[in-house]
Amino acid sequence: MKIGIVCYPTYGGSGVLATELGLGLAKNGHQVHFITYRQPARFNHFTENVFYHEVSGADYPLFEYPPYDTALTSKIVDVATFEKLDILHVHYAIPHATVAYLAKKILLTKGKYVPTITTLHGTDITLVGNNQAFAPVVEFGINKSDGVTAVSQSLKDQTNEYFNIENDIKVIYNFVDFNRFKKSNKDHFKKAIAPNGEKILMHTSNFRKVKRVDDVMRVFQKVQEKIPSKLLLIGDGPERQHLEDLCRKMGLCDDVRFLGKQDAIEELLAIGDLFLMPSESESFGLAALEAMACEMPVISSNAGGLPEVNEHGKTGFLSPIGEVDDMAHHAITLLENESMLANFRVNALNQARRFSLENILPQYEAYYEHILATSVQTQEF
Ligand code: GMT
Repeated sequence: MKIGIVCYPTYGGSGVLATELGLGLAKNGHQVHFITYRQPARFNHFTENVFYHEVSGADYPLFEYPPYDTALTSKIVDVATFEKLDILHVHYAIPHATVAYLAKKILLTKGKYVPTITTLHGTDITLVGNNQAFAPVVEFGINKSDGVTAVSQSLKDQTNEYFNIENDIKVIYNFVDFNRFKKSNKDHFKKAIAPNGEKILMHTSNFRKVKRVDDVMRVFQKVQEKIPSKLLLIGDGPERQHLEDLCRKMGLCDDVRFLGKQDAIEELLAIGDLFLMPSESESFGLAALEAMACEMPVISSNAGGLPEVNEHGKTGFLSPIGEVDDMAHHAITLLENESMLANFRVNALNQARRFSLENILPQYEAYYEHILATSVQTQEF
């Protein structure tokens, strides 16, 4: 198949997933065309069957708000026509679902039919999508997609709750590539971070308010009062400065390292003992899954789709959002008990295997086939 993929090319979960999906599809023999405003973060090496088309030219002095949607639509039309795409798969509904619809309509005027699939990732429905500023357009875009997938049952339910959705949403869970995310021996690195055998707690995110990284810091403070430990914070975003200030105020800076954005994130995950994800809202929690693949149990909130990934009392623990004491209690319980920690590590790995690339990728391929076979009949030409 010739597949066009539209996504945000950043370190965010939706862009990561879309890129890994494209690379996986290419490995399976499909031809993949990424259409984005920058080269996707995880597409950083030459790969046969994968092509990158940059969206540009949306700027002009008249535009206070450059019309990215228009430039993206034009690029999709161009790529779909020239490369003869069979299907277009867009990740994150805003603005991609409506852009895909417009591109589809333009292509129809040229006698070409390209079905579109929208994958809902989270905030395109929850924090942002259901805001009145976007909601009518999000709903329209979803309803006009030939196929719609959501990355968890929770996200599907929320979408149906917030919007009047006419088509059936298929749940296809996020996945992790075990060729890359697996526990490996990085003892030298571990020694550099925790020279006296301290436990290593980790958090990776885009440091936005929704991730509640303050809670990470507070949980860590409580853990550290009982157990010698270090905290690694990976990623970057709007809350970073505030967190550095908080770290100083709490007197934790000797034991907290801000590592910024990292490409080889799996090498860091390989040395962790516990992963923290206290998010306010989380449709799935891809970062937690990647940690679990590296045999790290997860202390998380019970927001959104997290209970579908992190099994309470087995792969980690779930607490109500903002319950820092409860999270710290769970973290200490695990870190104090080596055999329990070892069990949870195995459970986390086994749970992550359910979400392996090998299990999930065929579900996308089958869905593409299904949409290709059925959408022509429902299309209004
Ligand atoms: O966090 C966002 O605002 C959007 C998105 C992203 O691009 O990072 O994250 C969402 O998509 C991920 C991949 O499907 C999910 O693992 C995250 O749980 C989800 N984030 C939220 O729901 C807050």
